[in-house]
Amino acid sequence: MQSAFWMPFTANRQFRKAPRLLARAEGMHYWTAEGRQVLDGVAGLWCVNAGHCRPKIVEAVKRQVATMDFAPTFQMGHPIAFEFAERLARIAPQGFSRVFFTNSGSESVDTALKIALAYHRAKGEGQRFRLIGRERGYHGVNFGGTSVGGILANRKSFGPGVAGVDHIRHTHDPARNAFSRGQPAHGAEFADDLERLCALHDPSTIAAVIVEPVAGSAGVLVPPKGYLERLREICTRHGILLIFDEVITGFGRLGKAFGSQHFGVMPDVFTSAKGITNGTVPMGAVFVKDAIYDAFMQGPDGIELFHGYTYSGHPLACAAGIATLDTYEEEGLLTRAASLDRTWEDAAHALRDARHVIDIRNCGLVAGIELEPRPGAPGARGHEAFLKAFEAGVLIRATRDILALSPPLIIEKAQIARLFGCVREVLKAVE
Ligand code: PXG
Repeated sequence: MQSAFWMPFTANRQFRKAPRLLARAEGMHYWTAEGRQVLDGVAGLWCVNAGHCRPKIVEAVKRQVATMDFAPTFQMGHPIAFEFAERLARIAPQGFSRVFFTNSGSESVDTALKIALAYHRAKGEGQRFRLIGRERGYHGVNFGGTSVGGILANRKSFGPGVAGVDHIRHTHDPARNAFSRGQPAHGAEFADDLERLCALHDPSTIAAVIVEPVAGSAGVLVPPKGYLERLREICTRHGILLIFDEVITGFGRLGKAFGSQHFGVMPDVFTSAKGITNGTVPMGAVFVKDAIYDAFMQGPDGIELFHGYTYSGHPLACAAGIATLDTYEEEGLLTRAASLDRTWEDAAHALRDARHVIDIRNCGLVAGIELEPRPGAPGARGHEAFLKAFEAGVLIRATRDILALSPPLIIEKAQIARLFGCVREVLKAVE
């Protein structure tokens, strides 16, 4: 196999010995290079929420690339970027009518953190420089996101990161919460860990706290009942901005457009990416509360935020995004997860007695199935289950020994049964 491509988050040498190549996709399925059909249990990488190669989106991208391939958005504009931002603001929670475009989740995270810092400075509170993340958080791979992230392997090789970062504890508590359906009952008090950091650093030095409403990459950690509410209350009390990283939870994954709407807890800033264009063209967006945008508009009349990307609001991404929102709206996909919730939850928890399973977690159309690690070889069971499922025609994700499922939101009930049925069979065969 050719070897110039240094693959991301991949065991490159293992992959080359046994490549897994996808060549085509449509709806709920991929086809491998050999022509084998594979059920997509993870929406590509949590992004293809409307399913693959949807004609309306494909056509919109084709039309746009032939009309205007690129146009700058620095001191220039093009109508489709304004139109798409308007459309996004319409599905965002009330009061979030400003949208900053990026090209990925990682860029959205770093943009959100920089907006938080610059906001406080614009308000005369430049001493708020600290950024607080959470253990087991994943916020992409740029320096800001790596610093506030809380996954050891993603951090340990990259030095001290951004200065002034600290972390609150994670919310995982299997002793009390294993096999919870939806939000676990115990652990609202884990939010009080933020008070510990306020006591240590003084709250007047803290700019923002960033968390995923549901932690995805670290293995599907659903917030305990009352946890997000308490985090919100502490942030408000201390003038700290609360940032939700909605890169995974956005665009219908939990049964509403955004996770904040599902949980009924509003952040001050939130990130998005992935489902924003159904994965077709790279894009991300940061949504800010109107008061935050307004604070930037009070300063000297000139460039208000020295930040942006060459491809912020790229015409192809905007065209894909508008067609994606049309598709979501026409097919009711932003709320479809809510109507499938019970079927999904029952199918996931039916694996309770399957081999190796020590916990099952679910929220919206997301499920995490945690396996007992093989003694002396953590992660091996998860990886083998992933390989065997792929052989059996189903694409799942494994983070160490946690299997994650997050299919396109167009999934049918029979396909839900197939997905979990395959996992059960695979676990029988994994040592
Ligand atoms: N924030 C969150 C919450 C994410 O889940 C990012 C930021 C970064 O997005 P970009 O577009 O820069 O990759 C993510 C990405 C997995 C998996 O299997 C999850 C992500 C990416 C790849 C794999 O859990 N999430």
